[in-house]
Amino acid sequence: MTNIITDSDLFNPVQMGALQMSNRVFMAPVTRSRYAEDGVPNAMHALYYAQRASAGLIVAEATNISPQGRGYAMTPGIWSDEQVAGWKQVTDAVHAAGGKIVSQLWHVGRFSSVELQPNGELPVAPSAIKAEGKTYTEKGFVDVSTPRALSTDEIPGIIEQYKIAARNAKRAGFDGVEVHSANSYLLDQFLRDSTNQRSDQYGGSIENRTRLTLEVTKAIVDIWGADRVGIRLSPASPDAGNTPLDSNVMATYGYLIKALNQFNLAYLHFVEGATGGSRTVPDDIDLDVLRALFSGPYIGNNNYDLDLALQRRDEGKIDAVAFGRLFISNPDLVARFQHGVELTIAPQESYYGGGAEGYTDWPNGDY
Ligand code: 8OZ
Repeated sequence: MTNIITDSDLFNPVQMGALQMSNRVFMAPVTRSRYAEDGVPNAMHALYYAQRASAGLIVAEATNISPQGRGYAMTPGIWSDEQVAGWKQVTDAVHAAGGKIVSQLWHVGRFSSVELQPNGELPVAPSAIKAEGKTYTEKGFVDVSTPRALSTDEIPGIIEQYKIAARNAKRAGFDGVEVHSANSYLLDQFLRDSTNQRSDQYGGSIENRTRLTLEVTKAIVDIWGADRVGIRLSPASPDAGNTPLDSNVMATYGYLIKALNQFNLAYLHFVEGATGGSRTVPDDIDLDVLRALFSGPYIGNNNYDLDLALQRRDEGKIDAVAFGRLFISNPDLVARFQHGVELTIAPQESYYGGGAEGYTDWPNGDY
């Protein structure tokens, strides 16, 4: 055993709401696209997550709440009994290994294709504005489809999809859930005036554009209790579909974060910068200022290394840090950090698709 290189409290227990974690180094949600068309987790996925159970908290990869919410082939779901049973294998394995795991509830909104939608229907979105880019389907990469705008009458049905998924996450034995309101997917599409041009009570003013995220959060809180619900936001990330940022990020996300304080959520989780990319944000955006508006615990994410995590923890800017890519190839990331062991960098080819190779075959060391 090598010496422990730091006395930072990053490696000490932390509580967020009702969630008690053994350390502050978390695993971020990472899409790995290794599921069959039914989106059912199996023993391979259970092993993958159990191997990473020394993370203080695992936020499981974004998980489709409904067939309509699906925008990528080979991603998991949480609407069917088979999927719930599959996730139960995963949560049991993580718990047996001493870890904690929450489910990230995901609806892609416009970032989908008719190829992926039930009965070849159009994807749904706040407004009928097409994203840029291609998504991966069972037939390969295709352009995303121009979505259709949801009618006001359909919004309760969207909230119902989140409720079904939230109840299923409970049946599946998760420790909590994270609302995916980031990365330009459905909820974020409602937040941004670039993708939301509605004239009903879900569009126009900031109060209206933040309404769906708040209503979904409230519905999930009613099922889980706020102390097991977190939320992820990415105020400064173009991400899916190269979506323009909101025209007033500080005002829109500031209003949302202050409104979220009414719930006493377990945590707020930010993608700091462009998802998976630069941490630099436009001059008129200050993510630390937004973070400071939140009254509860905060998880920082995006392109961190250990030094940045230690520094931002020392400065009191984060309560925990979530690593994504580093957890792909370092299932024992916490121990590697703590003992100064060199990290393995995963080749990009291993990120998405395939089976056990590049997925469950990274060594868990004994230091
Ligand atoms: C990478 C590839 C596909 C989806 C996200 C769920 O960014 C994702 C995602 C990431 O939130």
